[in-house]
Amino acid sequence: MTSKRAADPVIAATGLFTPPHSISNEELVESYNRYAENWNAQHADAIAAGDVDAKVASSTEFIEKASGIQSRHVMDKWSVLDPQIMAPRLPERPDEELSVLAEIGVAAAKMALERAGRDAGEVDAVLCACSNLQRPYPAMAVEIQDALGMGDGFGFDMNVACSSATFGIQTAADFIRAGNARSVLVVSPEITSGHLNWRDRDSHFIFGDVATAVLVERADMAPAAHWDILGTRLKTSFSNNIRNNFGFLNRAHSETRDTDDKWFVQEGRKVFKEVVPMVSAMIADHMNELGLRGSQLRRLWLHQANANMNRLIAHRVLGHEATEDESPTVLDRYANTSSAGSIIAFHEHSGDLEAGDIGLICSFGAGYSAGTVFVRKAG
Ligand code: CO8
Repeated sequence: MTSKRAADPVIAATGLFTPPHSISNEELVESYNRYAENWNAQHADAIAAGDVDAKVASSTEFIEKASGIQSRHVMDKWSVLDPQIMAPRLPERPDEELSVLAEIGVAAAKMALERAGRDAGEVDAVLCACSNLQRPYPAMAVEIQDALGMGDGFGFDMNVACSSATFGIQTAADFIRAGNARSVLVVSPEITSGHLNWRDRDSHFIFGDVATAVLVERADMAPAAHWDILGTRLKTSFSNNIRNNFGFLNRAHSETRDTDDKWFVQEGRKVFKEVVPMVSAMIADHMNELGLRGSQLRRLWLHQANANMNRLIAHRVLGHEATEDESPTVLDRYANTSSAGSIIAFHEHSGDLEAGDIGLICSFGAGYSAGTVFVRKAG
């Protein structure tokens, strides 16, 4: 590793917005099971005739054992839990008002700016990097740029599903290395509750809402308490195992609109089996390239999809069973928040590290996609 230069990109600060409402597994399962009972009663004849399968109850024990999730934050709790609705209700806003996705992104961005002591007017670019963009255009990032009062500069949206934030960090770092920007915000607002089929027993427990922001800056302008970026690496490899077919051409497909496959769907077990080795190998290669060994890593901030997956990946990287201190969990309270997960873990569990400590921010998900960002606390 070479020593840091003034124009090297660093992580200056992070920000987090957490929606006020939280849904426990108990509340979620109670709502799903009421829905399933009603559905079975309504379809009793068809079930008895063998034309359709009865819906089977969900269980809190399964959810916690299979995923590690205990609760999730959402933008609208009561409509999600209402068996007649089972979707968030977020009233449409007039065009003159800040859109809801931009609003939570701005909240996280403001926290990152405040923690860095940075005025929005000094930021050159904003990337809105997330799984579900509220509309095609104008770009959410441009609306966030305007709401923050950034003035000159530019913004654009990017979507690499769960890996959007790490892809955004590398993009921001590259802008800085190339001299195209000095200070870049990577904002990841995730209202996953809008894109989850809450009536699907296999996946109704998986996701939660949140927004994160990462401020990436030139070393010579960042606050003293920053994180050196030692290296970033990105990878994609096509897979249909996590898919979302929602899109503007749905209306051109005649009768197939609004069917269940236009929401998040996955082959969870295949994802688990294929992504664990892919990500473990990627981390090992990247460590090798940087001349790092697992024993030198003080902490892993892994993508927060599944606690068992993280246990396996952390074991392969560190060479032993990771403690909660070495690989902290936030999915127990936040569930899978897509691109924001590893950033929430970094935001909440990095303050105690000391100058010189090295860690890894790592995302993985749909695409498949994966990103690794090795960081070292400056000082
Ligand atoms: N309650 C009780 N039992 C259940 C439930 C339930 N809710 N659901 C399933 N079961 C049962 C099944 O019926 C099955 O029963 P049987 O053995 O009798 O057939 C049994 O439990 C086991 O089912 P699975 O094999 O499906 O369960 P797994 O142990 O594999 O656990 C998981 C399922 C938790 C989904 C697990 O496979 C997993 O987490 N895999 C990794 C997935 C992952 O990491 N995905 C990341 C994708 S996210 C991403 O990239 C972002 C995309 C965009 C996000 C925005 C959209 C909202």
